Amino acid sequence: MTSSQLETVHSALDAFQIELPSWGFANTGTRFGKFLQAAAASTIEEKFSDAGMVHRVTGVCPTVALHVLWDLPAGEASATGVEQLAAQHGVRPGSINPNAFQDQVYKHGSLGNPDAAVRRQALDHLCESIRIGQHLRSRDVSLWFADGSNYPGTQNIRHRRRWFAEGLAAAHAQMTPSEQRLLVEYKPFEPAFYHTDIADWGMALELARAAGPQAKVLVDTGHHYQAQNIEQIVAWLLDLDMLGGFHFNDRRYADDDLTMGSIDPYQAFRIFHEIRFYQWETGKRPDIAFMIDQSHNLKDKIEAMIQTVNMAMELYAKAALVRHDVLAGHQAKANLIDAEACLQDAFATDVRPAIEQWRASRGLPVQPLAAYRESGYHGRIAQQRGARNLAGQVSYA
Ligand code: RM4
Ligand code: MN
Ligand code: MN
Repeated sequence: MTSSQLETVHSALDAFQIELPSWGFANTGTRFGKFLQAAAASTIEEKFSDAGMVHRVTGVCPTVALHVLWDLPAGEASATGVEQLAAQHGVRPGSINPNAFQDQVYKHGSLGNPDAAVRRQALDHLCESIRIGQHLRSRDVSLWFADGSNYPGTQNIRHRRRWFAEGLAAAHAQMTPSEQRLLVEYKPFEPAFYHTDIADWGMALELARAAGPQAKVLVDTGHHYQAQNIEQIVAWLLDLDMLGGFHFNDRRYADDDLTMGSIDPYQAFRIFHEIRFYQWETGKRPDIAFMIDQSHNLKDKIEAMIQTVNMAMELYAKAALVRHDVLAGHQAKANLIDAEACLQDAFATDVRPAIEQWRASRGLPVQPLAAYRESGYHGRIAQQRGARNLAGQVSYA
């Protein structure tokens, strides 16, 4: 690697941050069962502690996403004390994730429910989540809805669309102007298996625009059909100034929530490339929240999170190595082989030594996973939490 490539990687990493999901530290599973881990986190204190550990060894994860129902069950009242946890563990509260899918009342949907009282309850919950964000000085409220239906003809799709537009606009009106953001996530199917109210990026875009200027689209990489070109969606949303953030994970089949880059690292590289290319071309730094949305049912949760962060840094560093000026020249002349090689050469570059140097120069452990293993943290928490965890008292996810 040349010294200018090294510099490129280092300055890219200086600006790189990725948010940890609190639910990634909890005992989670598939709908067929959960395999319990002695060291899993159950309380918000434990989740902050685990996230703090990951940030200490990686240096790029200063925030932790919170799920309102799982982490702040008393809503706004639960927010008191979170500031102190943040200070104690060195990670700040990140995006606030309302939960309008788990209560019995949401059986037929939340903002899209045919019952106005249920829509109201969902909206109240969104408004409370916005207030939690204000209280915790956390900017993004990240919305994912399970709304949909399982059988043809059972719901009025047009009415539900309008109720969504109304609900999101009403929530948007509660946000602190030009500070908070509403991120609208989409997902093609599951748990609804016939129609999902916000099924794709076009629907999310339309609803975000209707909601107001502080609403943007959130792209969860697992929420696409296999053949979909995710980086094209990213490029469009960038060009429209509507890309708010990502939930990173990987998948082999559908929304598998597997470790980022474990199945198709070139996919995440291509996404990062579109962002870097946009940045180079426009001179603008898009305001995009990078977040991890993974559930590790079998892997050790903290180790899996460190592995994910390492992978994210590697793929981002590789994308930073694309020679944009050369690429733009080849694109203009339709030099297909040479243009494609710009991406392939960057992707093939081993950036690990450059990342290690970056860590050393920032006073971080050169090998985060080894540092974590040597810290003895796992043994301590497994001992403290084991009896309760293995007795099956687990949090939901
Ligand atoms: C969804 C989606 C959301 C997450 C829920 C639990 O599939 O990815 O972001 O909050 O799962
Ligand atoms: Mn997600
Ligand atoms: Mn998902």
